[in-house]
Amino acid sequence: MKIIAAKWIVTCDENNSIIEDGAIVYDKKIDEIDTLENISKKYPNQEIQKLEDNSVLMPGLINTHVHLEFSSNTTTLKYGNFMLWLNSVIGSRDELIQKATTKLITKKLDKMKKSGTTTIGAISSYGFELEACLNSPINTVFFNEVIGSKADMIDTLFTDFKARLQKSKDNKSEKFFPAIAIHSPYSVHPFLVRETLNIAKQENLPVSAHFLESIEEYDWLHKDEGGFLEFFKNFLGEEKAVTKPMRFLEQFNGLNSLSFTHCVEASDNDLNKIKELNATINHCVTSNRILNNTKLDLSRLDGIDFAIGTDGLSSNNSLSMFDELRNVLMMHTEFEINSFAKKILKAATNNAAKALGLNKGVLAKNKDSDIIAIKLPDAIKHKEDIATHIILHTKYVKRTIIGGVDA
Ligand code: MCF
Ligand code: FE
Repeated sequence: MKIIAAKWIVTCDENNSIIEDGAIVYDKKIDEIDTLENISKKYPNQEIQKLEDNSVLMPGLINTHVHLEFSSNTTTLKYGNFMLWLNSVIGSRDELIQKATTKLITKKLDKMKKSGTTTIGAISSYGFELEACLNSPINTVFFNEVIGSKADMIDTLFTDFKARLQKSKDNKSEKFFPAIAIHSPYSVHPFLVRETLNIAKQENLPVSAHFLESIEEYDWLHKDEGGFLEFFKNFLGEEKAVTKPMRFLEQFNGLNSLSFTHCVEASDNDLNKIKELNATINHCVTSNRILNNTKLDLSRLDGIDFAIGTDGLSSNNSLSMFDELRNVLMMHTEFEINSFAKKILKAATNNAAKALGLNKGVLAKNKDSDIIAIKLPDAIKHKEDIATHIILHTKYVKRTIIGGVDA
């Protein structure tokens, strides 16, 4: 058992509670959290690690959506329009993936840890980042992705998917969790959607899918027209979308940990269905700006929780969650800054843990001890604005505790 104390404890609980001069008693899980005064009285003989002035303890950040296999990209892909981006991915994918070695991904994971991330939802197309994730102290929910809509390919694709899923199941541990990603409604054959979701239901695995990211996707799924028409004709010889958005969503009934990424062009009906499914929306504000010059209208979510993901370096210049949180804060000028900053911190911790089905993301009794310590540059004069200052001023963390151990 250990005790750590700081000037501020930002719990990220439902009420965004903050404890001034607080302390946490922890092991693998949090035993107790209270003021330093109360904890000192209760544990008079226990050594207390007191952090320096202006320190903050908060839950480790959870990046719910990242494609590590695209980690070698910086200036290769085309930005500004989804179709152009997609074509550039198809053109450069092999080269980018080849350059994303275990060594490179390990380096990126280390940097993610230093910038406050303690858990990731890793979307894996090939399983090439598995080793780097296993070697990292960061917790990983490993989303094995299924993608492909050509009828004559589905057996091969399903066999390959099952092999990757099995490999991640073989490596399941306290910090590594197998999961399933369905790429999107436009790119996955109905057979593969049905079969992979059946596995997820039987084995109670977390599931995630990209959903309605672009106007082109909307026009294609709803009206079989627009920018995707030519793309599908040329690449796949198809003239009709494989699945309508609502028919796609309906198949996700009965899953416990479910998230949809982007949802920028989701209709009101789609959002109602997402709410009914008790799913979380992964908000990737930088990616949406870069690929589609748009953003998710958070005021339409009406009770749906959102979490925050960087997406991959295929659509971002950084995998740092604090960089991403700043972008969320800056892009959503429609909200008052201090109350929105609180929402952002809760989204990146508490909401994210729910999306991934983990007992994390809140500093509270019995939650996993995934804790970061940061240091604000000076004393806080207006404590009600602490979330804003944390987001504005933090590049790197001072300390990372994962599962009760310094990482
Ligand atoms: O989220 C972004 C944009 N939307 C869709 N896919 C991806 C994103 N970043 C990487 N991807 C991957 C996806 O997982 O791109 C590949 C897929 O494997 C090609 S999409 C035909
Ligand atoms: Fe993505």
